[in-house]
Amino acid sequence: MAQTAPRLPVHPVTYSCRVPRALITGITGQDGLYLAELLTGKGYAVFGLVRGQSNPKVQLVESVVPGVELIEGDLTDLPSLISAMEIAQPDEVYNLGAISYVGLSWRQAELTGDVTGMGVLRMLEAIRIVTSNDMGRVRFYQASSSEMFGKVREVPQTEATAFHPRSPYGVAKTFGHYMTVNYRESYDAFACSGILFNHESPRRGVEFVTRKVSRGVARIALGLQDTITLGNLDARRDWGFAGDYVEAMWQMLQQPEPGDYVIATGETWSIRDLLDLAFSRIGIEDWSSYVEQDPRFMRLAEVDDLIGDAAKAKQTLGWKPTVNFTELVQMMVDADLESERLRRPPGA
Ligand code: NAP
Ligand code: G4F
Repeated sequence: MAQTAPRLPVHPVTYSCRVPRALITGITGQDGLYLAELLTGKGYAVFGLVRGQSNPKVQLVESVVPGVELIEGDLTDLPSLISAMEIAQPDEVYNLGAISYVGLSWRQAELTGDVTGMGVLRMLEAIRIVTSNDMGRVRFYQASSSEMFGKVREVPQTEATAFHPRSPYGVAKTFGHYMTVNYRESYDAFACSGILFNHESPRRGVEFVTRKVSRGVARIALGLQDTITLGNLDARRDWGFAGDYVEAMWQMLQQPEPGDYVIATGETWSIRDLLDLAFSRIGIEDWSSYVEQDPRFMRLAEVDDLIGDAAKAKQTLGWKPTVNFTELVQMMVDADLESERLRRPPGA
């Protein structure tokens, strides 16, 4: 049932003597780590959902953000989400957990639908059940994606652009996005959907193209690898820095009203541009003999070109990116040079 009571101001007076509390799903991932650092730095008590009986990334989270409390749970398991809500008693929930690798989503389409799509509905249901339908008490962030635009209907893409997802991942994210909108409209949930374009960092998984390139280039420079094998070199993406993008997630939940926001740099670059910048960092201008192509890394249906218009975020949140693409690629290559050097066997 929709509620009509006026919304409380941000961090209301009744909460002023209490530390704000946040629950993050996907805390072991790239964005989860940056967001946990951001929120602990702001004085939040941070709780993170961790799946599996012996998740190897627990140590990583504990070393990067030592004060975080980890709770066992899985987005495919509603009782564990209810339990996590009861333990954390959060003011804010950030739903970042997902099968997030688009390439895998064709090979494990059902799992992707279950985690990336249905997982959103389960998290919303856990909030509804624990708050006894008073969903406005908990602010919810859904990690939506520019993959929902897919075969783009207009350039650049805004909050009003129609969706045409091209992968099981994109379809699952579109379901999660509309569920978030629907719970806002049905239950007066303070539910926001951040439509984030690609964002990268030295913490990016090695399966994604930017990190695959930065790590490959570093290993080539150190004589540990001869070539990098890639798929489509002509695809174009709007790439930003993950540290900037988690700031936008937090800002969305501090607004007087919930809403949906595109977060993007407004620039588009190809995989070839990425290769130019990454190889030039190690002094190689012609990378053609270091790069191979393999159909295994081609998409069954490609998203050819993404470019976002973040004007609403700029105007409403005051958000803008602080790291440009050249700086981002340099940051990633430099970080991989450092970590691969440490991993290099003695004498190599
Ligand atoms: P990521 O590094 O791949 O992290 C994904 C997280 O989801 C991991 O913590 C993973 O846990 C967790 N997870 C997977 N299956 C789960 C399950 N069944 N239950 C609970 N958690 C589960 O992704 P990211 O780059 O940080 O992205 C964060 C979110 O933003 C994702 O939802 C992604 O789809 C979305 N997004 C990302 C981008 C981007 O460019 N990075 C852009 C738009 C949207 P394990 O460590 O245990 O596997
Ligand atoms: O790095 P990617 O795998 O990222 P993709 O598919 O754009 O998805 C990422 O960004 C989305 C936001 O738009 C997120 F929602 C999603 O969770 C994820 O974080 O691929 C980027 C492009 C694609 O066009 C792909 O075909 O790079 C192309 N590519 C070329 N060779 C490759 C490769 N991608 C990967 N992963 N590996 C390659 O060898």
